[in-house]
Amino acid sequence: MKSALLLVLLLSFLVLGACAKTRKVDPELAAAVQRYLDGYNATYQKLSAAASAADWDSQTHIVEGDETNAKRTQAAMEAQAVFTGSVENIETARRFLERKGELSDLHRRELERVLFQAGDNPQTIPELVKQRIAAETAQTEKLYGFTFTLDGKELTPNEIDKGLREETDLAKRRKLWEASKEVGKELKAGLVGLQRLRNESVRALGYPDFFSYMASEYGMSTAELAAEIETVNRELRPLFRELHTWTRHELAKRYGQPVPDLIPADWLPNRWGQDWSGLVEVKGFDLDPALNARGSEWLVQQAERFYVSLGFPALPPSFWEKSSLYPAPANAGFKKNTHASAWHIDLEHDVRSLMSVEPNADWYETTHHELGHIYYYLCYTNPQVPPLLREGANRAYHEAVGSLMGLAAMQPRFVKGVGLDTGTTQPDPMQVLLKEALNYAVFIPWSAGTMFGFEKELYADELPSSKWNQRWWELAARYQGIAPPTPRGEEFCDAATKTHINDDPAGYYDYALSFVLLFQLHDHIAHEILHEDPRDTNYFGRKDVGEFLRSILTPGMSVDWRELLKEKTGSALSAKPMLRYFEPLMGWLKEQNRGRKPTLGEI
Ligand code: X8Z
Ligand code: ZN
Repeated sequence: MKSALLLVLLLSFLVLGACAKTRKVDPELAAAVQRYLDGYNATYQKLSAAASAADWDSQTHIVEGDETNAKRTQAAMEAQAVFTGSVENIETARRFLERKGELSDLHRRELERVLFQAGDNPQTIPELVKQRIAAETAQTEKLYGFTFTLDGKELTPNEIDKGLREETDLAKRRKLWEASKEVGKELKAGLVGLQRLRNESVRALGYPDFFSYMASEYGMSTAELAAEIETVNRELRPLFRELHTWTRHELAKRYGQPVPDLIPADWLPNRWGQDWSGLVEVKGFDLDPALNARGSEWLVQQAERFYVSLGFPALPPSFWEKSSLYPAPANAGFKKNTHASAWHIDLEHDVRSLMSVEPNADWYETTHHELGHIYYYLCYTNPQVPPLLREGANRAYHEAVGSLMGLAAMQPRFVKGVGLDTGTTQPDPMQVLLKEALNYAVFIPWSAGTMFGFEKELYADELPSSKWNQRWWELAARYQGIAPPTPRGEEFCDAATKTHINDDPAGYYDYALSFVLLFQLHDHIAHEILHEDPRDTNYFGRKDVGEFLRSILTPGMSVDWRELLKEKTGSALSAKPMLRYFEPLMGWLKEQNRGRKPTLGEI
């Protein structure tokens, strides 16, 4: 008797629980919403395809003094803004959302997306939105049209990067680093305008500032996001402190200098100190000569082969025809955006990548990163995902996929497996781990510290431009433990030398979160699917890994990102798998650093 009663109670609890989750969808309302969304999706797709195609031309073909592309791009972007930000769309979406409880999950997500799209284009202030679009186009042209020079000779960003990786003469390094910062001066005035225009655009729809608008895409307030980011920073701090101490001593020895408290930025193998992996050459694991022997085309084809080996389709022929994958020749008569990106032009199968691939390890990793975006696009381009939701589960997911594949493609067993000849010496696993930590762990204080702090203050606190450079280097000192080689006054704008500050604003923490996420995914794949040590895997050819990844990519933004993570890995967002990965290195670093004084404080 008692157990029958319990059973009834249990059953009614289950039924009630289920009812609370499945909404009572009103069919009449659903039909009206569907009609509206069908129209919206069709127009949205058409206008965003036109804007992306024009923007593609602008960024792959920059000719000084030629306004044709810029004008066309601006017009297409304005047309898109007039539609997505229209009062009619804002009011319709809001009206339907008032009955949120009676809508299907998919409809609710689409309507919320309509409002997010309107967020930085509200046509209640059309003139301001127009000005913002024009200012953004101009800033991008200045950034990528800029000619870097060294001793009066033109220098490409690829040459700067190679110089900072390989040059051993400190005087020459200083000149290279300073040359790389010149572009910031040119961009400062434009960024002053954009700081105001971006904030004012989103305020019309009630967002406090542009930073909080971007955070809202994760369903978080600025304060919630800052708390999440601080947790990541704090968790990584002990590892980063050991890496910082090790690097200070290593570089001082290398350059015959006293050990500095803060590392001079021009000693590091990257313009912003975001990746220090170039400091370590692992015997038996030098990828550069092996890649150089294969040539640039091989790098992109190899990345595709890796995805195909997991069961992803071959890239559509149009990808190869329309992408811009290699540097523009010096005599081309035009410049192109030199930063890597991936494009979903028509939200269907016109997918392209813009890169300047050269046969080295950095670009090898980047080709995998960009194809991750491309395969994400292809996976969520399906009838279950309407064009409005053809996005990552959140922005960090989009960045994580290709970076995960990049990590996998850089592990020694994988490298050997695909036939890259790195010699007969067996690489020392601790050195491999050190090199990886100098990439992945070092990236966190940069992305979740310096970049996060600066962009947050730039928009949320309206940091005055008279303090930008001072603040930039304060943050770099506190989070990254680095310092400029000589004082940098406010005539410089070192933050603006980072492309994202100009053309992908207030979202750089995507990459920090993507690294956290990628270690969670990698940990799951290694333990649950491959049954291999996460530090020594080979995904190549593993259809089961591909199936797992596709199940994450296919729904795009039609699902809740937190639920998806929980469902796929069993946990919430956590830096623990990343820390676990590098755990063996902590002991080694402590040993190396014995008797050395750490100079990096708490954050
Ligand atoms: O910007 C990128 C990608 C864009 S699709 C190449 N990344 C960040 C950077 O270069 O600063 C990848 C990792 C960090
Ligand atoms: Zn990316």
